[in-house]
Amino acid sequence: MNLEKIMQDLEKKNPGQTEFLQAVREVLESIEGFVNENPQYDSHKIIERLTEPDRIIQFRVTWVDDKGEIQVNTGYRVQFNNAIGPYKGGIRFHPSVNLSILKFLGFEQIFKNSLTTLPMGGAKGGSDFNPKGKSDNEIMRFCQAFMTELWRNIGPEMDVPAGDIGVGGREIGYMYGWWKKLTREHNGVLTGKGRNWGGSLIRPEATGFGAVYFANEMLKLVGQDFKGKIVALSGFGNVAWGAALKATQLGAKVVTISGPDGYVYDPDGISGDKINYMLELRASNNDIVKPYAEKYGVEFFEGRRPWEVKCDIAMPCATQNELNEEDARMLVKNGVKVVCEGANMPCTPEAVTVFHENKIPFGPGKAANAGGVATSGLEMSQNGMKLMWSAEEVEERLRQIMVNIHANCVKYGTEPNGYVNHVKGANIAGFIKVADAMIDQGVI
Ligand code: NDP
Ligand code: 2IT
Repeated sequence: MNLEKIMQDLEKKNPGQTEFLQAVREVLESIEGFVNENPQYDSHKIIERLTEPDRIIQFRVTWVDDKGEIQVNTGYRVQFNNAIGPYKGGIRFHPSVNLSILKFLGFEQIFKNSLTTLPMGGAKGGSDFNPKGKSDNEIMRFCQAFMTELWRNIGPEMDVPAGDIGVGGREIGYMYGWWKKLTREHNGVLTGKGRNWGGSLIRPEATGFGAVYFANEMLKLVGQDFKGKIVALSGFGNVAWGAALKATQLGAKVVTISGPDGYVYDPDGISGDKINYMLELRASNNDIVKPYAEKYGVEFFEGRRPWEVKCDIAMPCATQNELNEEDARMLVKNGVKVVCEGANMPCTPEAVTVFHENKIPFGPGKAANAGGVATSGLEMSQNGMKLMWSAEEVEERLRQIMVNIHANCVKYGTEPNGYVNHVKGANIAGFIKVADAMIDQGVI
């Protein structure tokens, strides 16, 4: 495989799609050696086929705001690869959404879903709609307008969307309601549903819980666990909330959360009611964490990121490229023991290099945050069987899946000197299953 030639062709074909090209390069660099040792992948042009989405659906979303004014947004669904199962992946509502971001997320999702061991292909969707400051009615009208276009392209055996940034239980409810209205079918086509109408217990917690379970496995590699550890988190949304909850349950102290406005430092630990307050903050649609500092009388660092705080475990849980080389150096200098991505691609390639050079165990999002989509897969199973598992059963399956993903990273990512390169391990393990399925299914 000629990596530079493939990247040059992709750059020509996808000009300016920096996030997508960044995600592809990271995967290709780490699987290059493996692909070269297994020539069937080259002869079947697997890399060329895997980096081109099966299809992209783009549509206009027109809706009326509370003032009676007509608003126009763009909606997308990137159906990237369904070699191992129906397309599966979240929907993101954020003003930054564009094709590059959704293609990077859809591409990552292929490998992530493969790692879960469940039969799910990779997809992602979303819109440049900005939920900030919108009323509940506006959110509902937007979700309905979005689903009016999307519904033809999804289905429980075809493509099963879920939440992501800006899309949580409320938005899934409005979209599912409109799907039902249009199709008259109640078949679980979205995951992350409410617990009384087909949702799985533990799905809201799953991404954060899974990331902590994964980090726990990483800590074992260096003879440690969560007990008594200091954890720095970024973000304050769904993933950060779940991570704060589980890290605290395991005996760690979470000292930071952050928003686009800055970060709060709570040296006593974000636990109990303070974790519940994160939900309130998120639901306020204001996208700021400063009120936490005011409510609990702790320090707020405006416009700064939490990576300057001394911690044992760093878990970026907000968004892509939020932890750069300088942040990574600061974390290493302050003695960080493991870094585990709750968000998708929050660490820049330069930051990842710093962790690898310093032999800090680094868990990439596609492995560490796979608990969210894995539990979505468990929701699909429950919907298919028309029954519901207990919270304990779902959580135990989730924990086992995370332990297995970690074991796969160790299997394929252990270097001759004993250091586990989780990026390499995750990419190779995720790739094999999808690539082999593509070969089995012929030229399509
Ligand atoms: P939420 O919308 O619940 O929360 C994301 C939070 O991060 C928002 O508060 C957002 O604010 C904030 N944020 C955005 N940019 C920054 C920044 N530069 N600094 C600090 N905070 C920022 O989304 P999720 O928690 O669901 O998603 C977080 C990450 O986890 C994303 O990368 C997502 O793709 C990933 N993920 C989510 C899964 C899920 O099940 N929900 C599963 C796997 C991964 P604002 O909106 O103002 O930018
Ligand atoms: O990035 C992700 O894995 C998600 N946003 C969850 C996708 C899902 O289908 O549950």
